[in-house]
Formats: sequence, C-alpha cells, structure tokens
Amino acid sequence: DVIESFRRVREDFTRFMLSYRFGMEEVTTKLEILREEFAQLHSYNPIEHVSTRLKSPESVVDKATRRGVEPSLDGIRSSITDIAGVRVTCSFVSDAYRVFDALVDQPDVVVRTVKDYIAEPKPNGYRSLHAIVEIPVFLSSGPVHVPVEVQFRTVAMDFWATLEHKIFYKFDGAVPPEVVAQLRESASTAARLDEEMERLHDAVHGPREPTAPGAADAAVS
Ligand code: 0O2
Repeated sequence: DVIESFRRVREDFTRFMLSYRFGMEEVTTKLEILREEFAQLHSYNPIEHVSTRLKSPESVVDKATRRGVEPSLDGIRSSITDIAGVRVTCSFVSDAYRVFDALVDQPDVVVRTVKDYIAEPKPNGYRSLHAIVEIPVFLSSGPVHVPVEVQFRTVAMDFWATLEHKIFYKFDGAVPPEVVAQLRESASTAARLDEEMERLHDAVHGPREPTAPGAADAAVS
C-alpha cells in the first residue's frame, strides 16, 4: 500500500545518505592511518587537519533539480559527486601532493577525476588540489561504490579560501571588481608564502623526496 511504499522510499534514501557518511569515514580513517604512520616512522606530520562535510538532503535535491539530473538515487549517485566532502589541510605544497599520492595509490581507491588548481589556479586565485575518489562501502544490502570529493590544500590556501568564501557570501556572489582584484593579489601573496615556507623547511631539514607538482595529473583516469 501507499504507506508501505513511502516507508521503503524513506529507507532507501536513508541508506543512500548513510553510504556517503560511511564513505567519508573510510577516507578519514585512511588519512588518520597515513598521518599516524608518518608521525611514528618519519617523525613528521604532513597533515595539519582534516575536516568533513556532508551535503544536507535538501541541498542534494536542490543541486540535482538545478542540474536536471534523472530523479532517482542512481541518477544522483552518478551525477552529484560532492555529497561527501573531505578537506585535508597540509603544512606544505609538497605534502598536499604527497598525501594525495599516498591516498590514491591504495588499491581500493578509484580516482574518478582530478582538478589541480594548485598547478592552475582559478581566475579568482583559488588554489587547491581536488579529487573525486570512489571508495567501496559494505552495507548489509551489498557493496556500494561511493564518490567522495577530497580537497588537498596548505594552511595558506585554506586561510585564503575561507575568507574568500565569507566575502563571496557577504556580497551574495556579486563581489565588486576592486575586491576581486585584491583577493587575486592576496592569493599570489599566499602562494609566495607557501614557496618561502617550503624553502625554509628544506633549508632547515634538508629537501624531502621529490613530489613533482603536476604529479597529480598522472593519476587522472
Ligand atoms: P562547499 O560548501 O565548500 O562544499 P561543482 O559545482 O562543485 O559540482 P565545480 O565547480 O567544478 O563543480 O567544483 P570544483 O571546482 O571542484 O569546486 C567545488 C568546491 O571547491 C567548492 O564546493 C568549494 O569547497 C571549493 N571551491 C571551488 N572554487 C572555489 C573558490 O573560488 N573559492 C572558495 N572559497 N572555494 C572554492 P562548494 O559546494 O561551492 O562549497
């Protein structure tokens, strides 16, 4: 009857949203293991902090509607890839690439797309390394392959992006041109700061194993 079919739809949707939370937790556990291993074996921690966010059911439905996605859970699963988001803030640019490599080299992690906004910043100055990875989650109903958006950035990139995000919302997206120009300028300052800190670190501790910028490109599937 109608109540029974509504109950089933609700259960399917709850399981669908839960799978993203579990996918996100799988990724954070992998990062936690890498962090701990680096710290214990190399006495070095490349990860400053990790944060997560799950899109609300309302904003998932809004985004799907805006994009004209087929109104089914499978349609949403294949088209909306940022329902689960993990942000990894690293100390240095080379660490961002190094942690990225260590994550995507794992056999159960499948890379769907990579956008390297560190090698090629957005026109507004935004820098970060983005990857959509697919991770298996084993539910009682069977395995699901969940896409998770992982953003790798430095503390300086994170500082800039957090403030830019606030300014963008303050102006409701219509940021005045002079503010846009100042933001672009401050993004260059942040990029220079990253370079200087990396040089300083290498001078004090000696250069680390090379992690060529753009190494991420090789992993694009
Ligand atoms: P939130 O609240 O952080 O999740 P998409 O529309 O996401 O499917 P797009 O635009 O190709 O497709 O995705 P992209 O470029 O990979 O970037 C998506 C996310 O990166 C954003 O998510 C932000 O988190 C971050 N981001 C991208 N560009 C900028 C920027 O110019 N400034 C800042 N501050 N962050 C940026 P959401 O969903 O917008 O926001």
